[in-house]
Amino acid sequence: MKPELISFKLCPFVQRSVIVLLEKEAPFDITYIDLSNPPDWFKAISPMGKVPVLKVDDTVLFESAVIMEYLDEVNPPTLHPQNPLRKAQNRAWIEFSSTLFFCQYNLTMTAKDEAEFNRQCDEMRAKLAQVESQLAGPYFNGTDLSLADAAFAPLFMRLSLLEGWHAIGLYDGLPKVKAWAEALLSRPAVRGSVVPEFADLYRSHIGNAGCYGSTVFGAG
Ligand SMILES: N[C@@H](CCC(=O)N[C@@H](CS)C(=O)NCC(=O)O)C(=O)O
Repeated sequence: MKPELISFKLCPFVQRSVIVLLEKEAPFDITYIDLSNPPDWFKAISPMGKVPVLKVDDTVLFESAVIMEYLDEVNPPTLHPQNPLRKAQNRAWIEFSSTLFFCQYNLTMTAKDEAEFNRQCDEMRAKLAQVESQLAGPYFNGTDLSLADAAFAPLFMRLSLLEGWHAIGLYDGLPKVKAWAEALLSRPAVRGSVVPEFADLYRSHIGNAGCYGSTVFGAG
């Protein structure tokens, strides 16, 4: 049986695994739920009530980095670097990438006023500057795409859309991060990791949040 990912259409965490599976041309199913009204079967299988979860026959996995690693391992060759120390470093930066998703969420969905919004932008830039110092380029470890790239790519998809709707200079002074984002977003597996209507859905999601980001990025 094919593995089945369960998520919702705007979840950045599930996208990590979708990118890995598409890069490897491995078969999978994906089921989208309404996270604001999750079905009972989902509540029964998701230990944290969060997406993504992965169903493999009767087994359920949760936590996106774990799911991504599992899918990488069962679809060799691995996208992780071979060197154990470098691999461990990559895992640490994958963990770090998750903090950037929460920062992006706060920036777009919770900041109540301009001051809070600017604080979130500054935090995002500061975190991206830390990443800049780690980047080999064109991808995280150099020429080969890795799980670290798959982990960060969903962030850049969102930041680049935000910058297109209303430039806030998130990549200012970060040439390596900017080039990395562009390299990732040009990959078919990254572009194909979301539903076709993703940009419109994301924009209206932000527009409906009733926060400062809604006025900055919301449509119309
Ligand atoms: N650490 C988790 C985070 C997953 C997460 O926060 N998912 C969000 C959607 S993008 C969610 O399900 N939120 C629902 C909730 O917190 O109740 C992972 O990496 O899988």
